[in-house]
Amino acid sequence: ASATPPPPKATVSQYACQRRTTTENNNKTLTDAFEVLADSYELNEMEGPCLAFRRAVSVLKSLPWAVKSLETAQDLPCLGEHSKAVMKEILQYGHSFEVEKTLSDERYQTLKLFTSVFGVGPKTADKWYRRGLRSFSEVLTDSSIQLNRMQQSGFLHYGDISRAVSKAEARALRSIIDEAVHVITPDAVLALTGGFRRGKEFGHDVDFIVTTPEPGEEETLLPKIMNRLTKQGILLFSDYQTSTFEMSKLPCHRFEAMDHFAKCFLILRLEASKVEGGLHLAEGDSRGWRAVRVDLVSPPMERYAFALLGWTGSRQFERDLRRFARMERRMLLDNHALYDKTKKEFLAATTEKDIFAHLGLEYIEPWQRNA
Ligand code: TTP
Ligand code: MN
Ligand code: MN
Ligand code: MN
Repeated sequence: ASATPPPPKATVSQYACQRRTTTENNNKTLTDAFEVLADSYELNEMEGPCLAFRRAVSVLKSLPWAVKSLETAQDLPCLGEHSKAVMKEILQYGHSFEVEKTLSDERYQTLKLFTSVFGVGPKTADKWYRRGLRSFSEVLTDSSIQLNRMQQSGFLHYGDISRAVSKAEARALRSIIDEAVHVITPDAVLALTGGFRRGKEFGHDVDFIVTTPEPGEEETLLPKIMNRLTKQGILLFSDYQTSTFEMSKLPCHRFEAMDHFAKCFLILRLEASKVEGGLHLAEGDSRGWRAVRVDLVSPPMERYAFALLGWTGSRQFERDLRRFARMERRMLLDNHALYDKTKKEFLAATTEKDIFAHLGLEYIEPWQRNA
């Protein structure tokens, strides 16, 4: 009699959209180390190596087990020579010399510090660095530097907005936005998206999608919400971008990090009294409020599923959804639409499940998208 064959070795897909990744990370030491190198490459505008390390991080995050030896990692996708060398060092000595060197590098430290300010990107950080600036106080006292409005607010609220937002705070903000949109339009739709929709306990901001079934009405929704928040005295900062979305301009062939929907990047004042269990503040901080970053995006209702999928993230999950669509299905996916290049037509969707089905992918729940 023939023996039962061994169960096939579960193969891990190279695409994050074919893996289920919860917030539980069994390889944090390795992923923290790889993230330092990815960040460093990103700050030096070396996209290739940066992406390679981000993909390696994402594969490791998806594993239900901890990598303890190079051999067990042999069959994993997206691990190149470089990441394997770093992995070997960490498994052998507990740390990587290259990562340690990067962490103690003055340029890396300064660019990380500067880009941690709301409104400061890698370009600005690099400009300040090349001017010889190394600290916030040097930036703030340099008379040749003109901070824009966003950066001014970034510095003003630095302590609060660099502090994680808790789930309870996200819930309180949801009530505030929910009340505002329903006063404006009773049939409005509000959805929590971003990291909190993926089940994260903490976030750097809170992301929402707001829309209404009335076509065109979504275009005026955000200014009306902002108006109301201003009257309530809780709008500390807003950067509003009007919609530049036009169905006739689709599909976009190049990758776009940003979509064309109306959106706003806000800083809100959140009162302790609104948060169950109180604010998430530093030990000894007894203020009755804190500043929190909130993002609102307002797509037309018929684009809702695409916007929801795009804004739920994670960034790596989104990148791989698009890469999978392009490479494996000859389709173009973005926050607005899904286009089939073979059939030369747009594929309609009213739910995220419709989009996964069009792509021939098993549905992945939001809490399994922490790639
Ligand atoms: P973020 O809020 O930056 O990230 P996050 O919610 O996953 O994590 P964190 O807890 O740190 O806030 O972005 C959420 C998603 O929104 C992300 O997948 C990228 C997407 N996004 C767009 O698609 N277009 C945009 O213009 C912006 C700003 C974000
Ligand atoms: Mn977010
Ligand atoms: Mn956001
Ligand atoms: Mn475009």
